[in-house]
Amino acid sequence: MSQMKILFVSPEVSPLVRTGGLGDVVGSLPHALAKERLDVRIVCPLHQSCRKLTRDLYPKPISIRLGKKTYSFSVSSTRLGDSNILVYFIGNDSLFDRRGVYSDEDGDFPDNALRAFALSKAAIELEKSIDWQPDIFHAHDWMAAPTSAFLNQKKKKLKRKVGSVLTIHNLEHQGVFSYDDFKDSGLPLSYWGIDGFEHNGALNLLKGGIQHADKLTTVSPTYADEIKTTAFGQGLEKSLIYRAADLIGILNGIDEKAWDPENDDAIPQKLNIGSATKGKKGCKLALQEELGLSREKVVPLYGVVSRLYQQKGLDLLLDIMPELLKQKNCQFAILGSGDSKEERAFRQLSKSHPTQVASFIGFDDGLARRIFAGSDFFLMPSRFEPCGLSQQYALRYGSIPIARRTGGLADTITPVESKSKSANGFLFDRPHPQELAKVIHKSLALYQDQSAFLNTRKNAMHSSFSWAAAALQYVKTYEWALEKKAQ
Ligand code: NHF
Repeated sequence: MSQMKILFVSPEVSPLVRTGGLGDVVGSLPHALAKERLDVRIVCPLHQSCRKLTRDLYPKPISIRLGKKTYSFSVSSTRLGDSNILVYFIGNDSLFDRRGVYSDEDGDFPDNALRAFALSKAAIELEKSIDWQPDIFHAHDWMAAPTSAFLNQKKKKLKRKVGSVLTIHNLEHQGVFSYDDFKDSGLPLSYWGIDGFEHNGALNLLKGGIQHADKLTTVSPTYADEIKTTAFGQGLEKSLIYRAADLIGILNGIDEKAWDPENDDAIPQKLNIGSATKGKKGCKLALQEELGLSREKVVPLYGVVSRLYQQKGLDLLLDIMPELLKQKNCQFAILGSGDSKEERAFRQLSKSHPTQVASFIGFDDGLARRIFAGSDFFLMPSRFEPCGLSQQYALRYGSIPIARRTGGLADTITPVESKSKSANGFLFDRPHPQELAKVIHKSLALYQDQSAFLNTRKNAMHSSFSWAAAALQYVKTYEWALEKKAQ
């Protein structure tokens, strides 16, 4: 087959527009796919923040009908970073010229269903404007999920074989709206219902995508298993069981150039496995100084870089921190924002224990990197974690992760308890404060045994999660999606 052409459909693509891990993946996986000789391009809405980034405007706008209205989209493009990968922006002021991607200070945009249909349908029509025809439409998350339905609707008119893939980055976000919103799609009524977009009487965009895509992927093998159960399926487990034969878990990689402790200007000392002990000491002392923690080389320092939501399980940590701080000489560097109750509680702990706890509410990329580099352990007690990127950054920067055995955390961390020669972290099972306390105590014991601790740290820094392995699996998935079309 000639070079396979893949169009990513996504509401975000880092570094152009990003609200979280989805943007990171869409911004880095194409580089690895390009190395596999795929022609990958990306289409994304022209959000307000992207307006100054577009370069080339295409002469032919896209015109699509949604419900009773016709919408016109400008098409412009830029390159992804310093690569040749093209990112197309579809512009429509009334739908996308907004301050946020999904919401602003007044909350979620009320027309998000319409905006999702617009992105998905415009992605299918894009080829008319750019003179390039994808073999595979690869949609990411709920906002792009309807792409496969629009493709199936158009199937008969297409004179070539085209496949579709949907990647679920986080099943918690499904895009749930009402039947009236479904009417905006202009899709026939046969696309509503149990084998379509309807779920519990409501419009569920992700479910529509799950029913319609040729192949489904999610971002780690363990999460692919978990989401077929009631405990993790967020109500969609039955649809996922129904599509189980087409569902594959592919572990996310990280951008190893952007997260390279040997060449990271944000950290005070470069880190590599050979000189890790000296480098980590320097980074730790500098972090203690920056955060106003007492400057001690031999006190274990725990880092947290996270959003503060229920999913992330930091309430479990808050429950046990006062006792832990009383019993043990240990330090915490926390960076995050989200739930105001958790924000307040962390602030309060830094006030009551200023030399032991430093909390920064907000986000600061440089500080995040210094926490990965300066901490001994990295806490990630997530209730569920589709893949998780932070534990991978922490491993690379020599901070030993302590996490719940779930999703990608279970797939990237080999627990010390397993006695494996490549053990690189700690895992606990039940999302219960006392289970977290137990595993933190185990890490404190490891810290006392410096040779075992340094060995585990070395293993952590050796762990490799590059995109190259994931890219090969995506290539296979695209081939399967096309084979399915041939049947
Ligand atoms: O890594 C990118 C990210 C995941 O676990 C993460 C999540 C959202 O929750 O795939 O998506």
